[in-house]
Amino acid sequence: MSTAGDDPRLVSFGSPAEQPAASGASEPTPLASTEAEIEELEVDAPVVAILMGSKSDLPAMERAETELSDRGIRSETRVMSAHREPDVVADYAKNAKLRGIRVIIAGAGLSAALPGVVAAHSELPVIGVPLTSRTSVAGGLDALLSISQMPPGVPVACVGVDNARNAAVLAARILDA
Ligand code: AIR
Repeated sequence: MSTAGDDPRLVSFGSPAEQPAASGASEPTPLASTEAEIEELEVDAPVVAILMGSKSDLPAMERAETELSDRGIRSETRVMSAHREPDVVADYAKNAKLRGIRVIIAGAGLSAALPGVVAAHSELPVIGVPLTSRTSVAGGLDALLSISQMPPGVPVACVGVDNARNAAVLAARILDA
């Protein structure tokens, strides 16, 4: 996927920058180097994922990023559309828990399937952010209903329209951070 654009925060999922460095012949013993890698992961790994359906959602969603960063909670931000890139979303959601993510915030506008699709593929808590966008109807009611009206057994928490900051506050409470 190539959604990173000019924004350095929007590194594509699984990009080479995220892969651990290969160890060379002059590196420490495999065990020591593995331990160092695990230690590094524990220190730097994001615990909250901030997902959004389009780059056009970034101005609203970066408020979640700011709130988490102000609280010292590590996050990663990704653009992926449940409708335009369904396989990318499924892969990301299926791997998130293994990668150390503990809460997923997902924002989208219009027919906002992203939070629900993520919740269908992951047992992590998912907080949906209904967003207004250029062609929203009823001030974002379309996205609000798409996110909140999940079928029984597949929960998505839903904050107010365009209220990404509250999603971050709720994530902090879930993490007790
Ligand atoms: N969207 C993207 N894929 C599925 C959905 N529902 C949403 C985005 C954005 C809106 O469609 O989350 O809020 C418009 O996207 P764009 O890319 O046309 O600006």
